Amino acid sequence: MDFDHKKIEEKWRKYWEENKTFKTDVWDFSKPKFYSLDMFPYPSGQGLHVGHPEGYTASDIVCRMKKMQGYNVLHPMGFDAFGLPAEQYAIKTGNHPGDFTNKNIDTFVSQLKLLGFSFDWDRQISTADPSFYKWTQWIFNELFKEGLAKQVDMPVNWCEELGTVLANDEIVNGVSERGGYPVVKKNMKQWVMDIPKYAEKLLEGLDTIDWPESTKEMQRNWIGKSEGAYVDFKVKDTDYKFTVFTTRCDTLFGATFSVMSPEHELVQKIMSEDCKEDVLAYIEACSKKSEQERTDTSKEKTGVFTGAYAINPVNGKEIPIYIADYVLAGYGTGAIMAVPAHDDRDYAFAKKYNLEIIEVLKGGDVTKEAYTEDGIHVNSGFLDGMDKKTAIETMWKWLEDNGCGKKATTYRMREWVFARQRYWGEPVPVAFYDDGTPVAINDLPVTLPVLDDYKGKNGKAPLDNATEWKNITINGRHATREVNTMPGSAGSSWYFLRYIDPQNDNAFADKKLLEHWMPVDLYIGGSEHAVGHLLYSRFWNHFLYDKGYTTTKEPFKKLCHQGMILGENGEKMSKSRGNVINPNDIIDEVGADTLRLYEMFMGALQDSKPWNTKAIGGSRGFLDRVWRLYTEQNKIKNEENKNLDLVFNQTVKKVTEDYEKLSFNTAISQMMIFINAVYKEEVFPQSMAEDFIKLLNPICPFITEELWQQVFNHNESIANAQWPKYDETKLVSDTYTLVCSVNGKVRDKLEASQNASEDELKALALNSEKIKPWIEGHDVVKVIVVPKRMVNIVIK
Ligand code: ANZ
Repeated sequence: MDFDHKKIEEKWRKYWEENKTFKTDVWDFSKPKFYSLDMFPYPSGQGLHVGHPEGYTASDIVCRMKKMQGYNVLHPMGFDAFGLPAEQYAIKTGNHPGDFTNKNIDTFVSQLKLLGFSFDWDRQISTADPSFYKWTQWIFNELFKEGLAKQVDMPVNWCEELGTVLANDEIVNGVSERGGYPVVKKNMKQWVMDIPKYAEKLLEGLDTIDWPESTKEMQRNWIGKSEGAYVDFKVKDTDYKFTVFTTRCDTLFGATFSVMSPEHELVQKIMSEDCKEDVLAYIEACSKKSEQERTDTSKEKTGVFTGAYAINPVNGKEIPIYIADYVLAGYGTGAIMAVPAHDDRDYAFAKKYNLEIIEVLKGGDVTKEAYTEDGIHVNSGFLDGMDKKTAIETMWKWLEDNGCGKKATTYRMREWVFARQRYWGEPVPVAFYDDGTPVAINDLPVTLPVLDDYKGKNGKAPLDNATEWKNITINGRHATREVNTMPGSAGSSWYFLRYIDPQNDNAFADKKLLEHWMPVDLYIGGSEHAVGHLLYSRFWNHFLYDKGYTTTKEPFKKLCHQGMILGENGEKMSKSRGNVINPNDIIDEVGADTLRLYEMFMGALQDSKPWNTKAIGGSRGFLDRVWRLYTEQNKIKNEENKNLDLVFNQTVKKVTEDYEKLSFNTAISQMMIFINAVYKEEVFPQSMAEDFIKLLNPICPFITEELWQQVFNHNESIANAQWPKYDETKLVSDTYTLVCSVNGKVRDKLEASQNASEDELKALALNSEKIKPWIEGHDVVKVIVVPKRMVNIVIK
């Protein structure tokens, strides 16, 4: 008889819920702690897809094992509930986006419960819940007080027709993706987080955490630390001065022109009357280009002369100042010294506009192309004869001694734009007095008002419609609330702290609890968050640490990215491709245990792998085989069976170690080997039978609970049982393979006891049925015994 997964799963779901089997007492500090975190889902209208259970099953396995190993486990789940789809739904239907969101959350919860995850549901959070976003706003205010959340004038992508600011990925070929309207760069006041202030801390922290190297490298590149120098240039015949950032101050003698970004504030001041028209036309044209287009290295360089000259500080030479779009406003100082002989972009520009090229490093042929490698300096005054490293260090000193520059470090990372003209997000808890001065609102939460219309009018944010809500009095003065809301990544930047103490109304979490539970021991989630969420949340946590609110700098000790589950055709699963698998269908047909087992058996957790509906039968087949072994075979007895000692102890060791390493497919293979071995035996010792059920439990919690109760009559959930131990002494086999040869030719292989004496081994070989014919009628001259390996019989 196969097992009835529907009956069993429903029974145990109810049991766990009623008995609160997985409720965590966070104040119990008597046991070691284990905090496991899953990237929480956005509750979309589509419900769970088969990708969700992959990572969630992986962390569930580790949590269930850790609980049985005596850890106090924190394993929470919640919802990243603000977002655009709910807002669009609200605009379309006129209903509140919260209704849509809450309905979806209910669906997600019931689906997650079907899968049997050991979440402590009493800790469920939603980032859109005022009791949660009260604290998101509180953290914002802390950042605001420190000047890390601030308003700056920033060039944004402005679409006049849509009346809104667009993100880079909402623009295609210079026009809005929606509608195809023109988009221009425009300076606007924006709320930003000054994450570059934390660049160095975020870089240093990477060396202290157990994360995939590729993810750390992506964060390092994103932060983009660059060491070089600032060099000051005077503008000829004026009092103006500007600074460039260069990684190659050693090439200063080869700087034959300078380039400013079109947005550089000095451009309009220094351009000559003759050049004015061209310069302004060029600036106008650039404002229509995206950054991607501007930095595309394959494209021909463009630029115009400003009519002004700069003085090269090292030799007093006059060099022309150009503007060109390949110099970006937001990087370094927005101006460069151009060294065409040794920089590819400058070389292309110099060739096009016929500018002087002076070789200052030996090694290449600068009549043909830029030479960008190291070499001996020439045409460089006091640097002549030096290599790059020495020349850079010498120049740093020269710049400082002469008051025209200094050693400097810049970061590629930009400020994090922290406001959206949307409704369905956390209101930014700030208001403006009538003179425009911002003031933090300390009466939190600032809740979202219900609106008649969730669409913004005339290019304004939707909250701008809430006239009554907007106008408030602070300190006896009239003020107007900020109508922009926070971006999607606000709540997810700190949700892991709230799980620790989700109902606390006096603090985002109790400090003693934070001290005990942080950092997260294991974080599992998709690699698409490598530089977004995973950088922002590190930043907030570092900030809260600096303010003394948390006690660990790094929030996530160990990180793992699960691979993607692809459709059966090997393509990404999507509605439009029609290859989406609904986990509910699978659970209905073969059960949640089988789905969990199958997903863990598909391949390495980190790899992408295609779904294969046929292969699920194999996983179900294994569970049927286990079920029959325990319920029909009558092998389980209160007796010993030495034949199983080795494979049993190997299995306990391997499964335990593999779960710890998140190598679930190999753990499953070992369990299959074990079950095959048991089928060949008459006796399955009861203690082994119980222990195997415990090993399987983290992956297949339902069937194992049922067998635990039905076959072994336990009253208590298997989740509270003790994790099996293996016997080190039984990990070696008590027999080995003895190779037997006659005159050096292998004639037989025999099982020999580890304790056999030399005489016993000799006798074993000489009596072998396969050896006998070879020695019959010959004189045995000598028998050589190499214990634990071989016996060689020498005959004449
Ligand atoms: C002179 C020079 C000579 C440079 C040479 C390079 C090679 P990384 O390493 O990425 O930090 N640069 C500086 N600011 C820029 C801006 N706003 N837009 C475009 N390019 C800019 O790059 C630093 C180098 O990129 C700087 O060093 C500067 O060119 C350029 F043989 O200065 B270099």
